[in-house]
Amino acid sequence: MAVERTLVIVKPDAVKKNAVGDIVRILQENDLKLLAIKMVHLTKEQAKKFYIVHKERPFYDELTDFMSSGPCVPMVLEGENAIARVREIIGATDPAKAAEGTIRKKYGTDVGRNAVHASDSPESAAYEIPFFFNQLEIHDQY
Ligand code: YYY
Ligand code: MG
Repeated sequence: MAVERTLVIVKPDAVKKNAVGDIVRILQENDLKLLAIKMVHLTKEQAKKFYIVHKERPFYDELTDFMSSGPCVPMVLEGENAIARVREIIGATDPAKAAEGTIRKKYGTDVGRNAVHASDSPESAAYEIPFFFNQLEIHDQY
């Protein structure tokens, strides 16, 4: 196991549900250290760039419309095995299939509006973290 950093985004649906605080609390209570957080309203072009890996998928246009439909809250979390652990804490992509106690079970509506994003690998974290945060915005000394 290694200490890893991962990017989580509270998506526009969960921001509208006032779920930001609860989602941060759940992650912090699971021994994930919050290193950076902000609120940002992505343009359609920025959303397309963030989700570029999905550009050939049938849901790409709908996904990027949704992600640019309102403000979202990206954050960086650090901890042992953080990437896989956060994926477990958020639950399956489709909230209907997400396990009891997961964030998507609690706040997700459907496979599109599923409340949160989380990096799925060290490679995706390495793309996604600097997409939102520069070095000065990431705080590990506390
Ligand atoms: O990593 P994760 O968010 O769990 O799923 P991905 O397969 O990477 O898809 C990214 C994003 O796309 C997903 O969170 C919702 C949306 N999406 C969709 O709208 N319809 C699908 N059938 C699959 C994914
Ligand atoms: Mg993914």
